[in-house]
Amino acid sequence: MSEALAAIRASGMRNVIASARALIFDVDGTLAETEEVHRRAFNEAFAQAGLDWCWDRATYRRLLRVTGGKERIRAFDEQSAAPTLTSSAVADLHRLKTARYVDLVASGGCPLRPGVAAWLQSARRRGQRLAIATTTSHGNIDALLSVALGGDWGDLFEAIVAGDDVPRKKPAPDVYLEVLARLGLAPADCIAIEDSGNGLAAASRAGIPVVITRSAYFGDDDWTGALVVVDNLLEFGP
Ligand code: XBP
Ligand code: MG
Repeated sequence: MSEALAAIRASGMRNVIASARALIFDVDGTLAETEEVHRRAFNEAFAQAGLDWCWDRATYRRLLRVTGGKERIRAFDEQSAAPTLTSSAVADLHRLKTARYVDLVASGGCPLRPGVAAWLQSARRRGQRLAIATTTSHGNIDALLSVALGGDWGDLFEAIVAGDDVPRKKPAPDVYLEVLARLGLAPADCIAIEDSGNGLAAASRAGIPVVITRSAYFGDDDWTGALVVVDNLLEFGP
């Protein structure tokens, strides 16, 4: 595609995104590249619990197909020769992991991805409504955005729906359907910004057009059905 055509395309897509009634952001991999911090937190929790588990990047990439930290721990245990963890042990382990993740993020370990802050600010200027639809927990969202956006980050988002707020995690549409209900908007009036195949499926099943910003762990997912796929939001201009 020629540079001129690419510029026209990016400008057209920018207008499409800017004219939506609401932008609904995923968190992990979309607002910030958090999964390496999650992976480190999982491994430090395993060590703290005396487990000889250590997820390398290739293992974590495979496990990321399972959304939800508790579900991911359970899936890994069940794949082992002799599953050992009870549900309460999984929950205890995930609490350890979440505590580590919050500490790691609080130390400033996870900045917003390129273009995210600018798009949040321009959305506010336009009077565009903002929401979050994520699989992670409210505590993790608060830890990440308190550092990245300041203590009053919550004022930016009208609806914040996290993984345990709904019966089914992504790729089920539940978090997105709950956001739409809280905003009182139709799916076609909104745009979802996501980074994974599970996120694309979840938003698409809710009928919401999806912009994909490719992230480190999901660069090669199947993006069929996405409105557009970019490396980051800067491609639509500042
Ligand atoms: C990505 C996830 C989460 C994180 C880990 O969420 O699937 O499970 O990997 O966080 P998003 P938890 O929908 O924001 O991309 O351990 O809190 O689940
Ligand atoms: Mg994500």
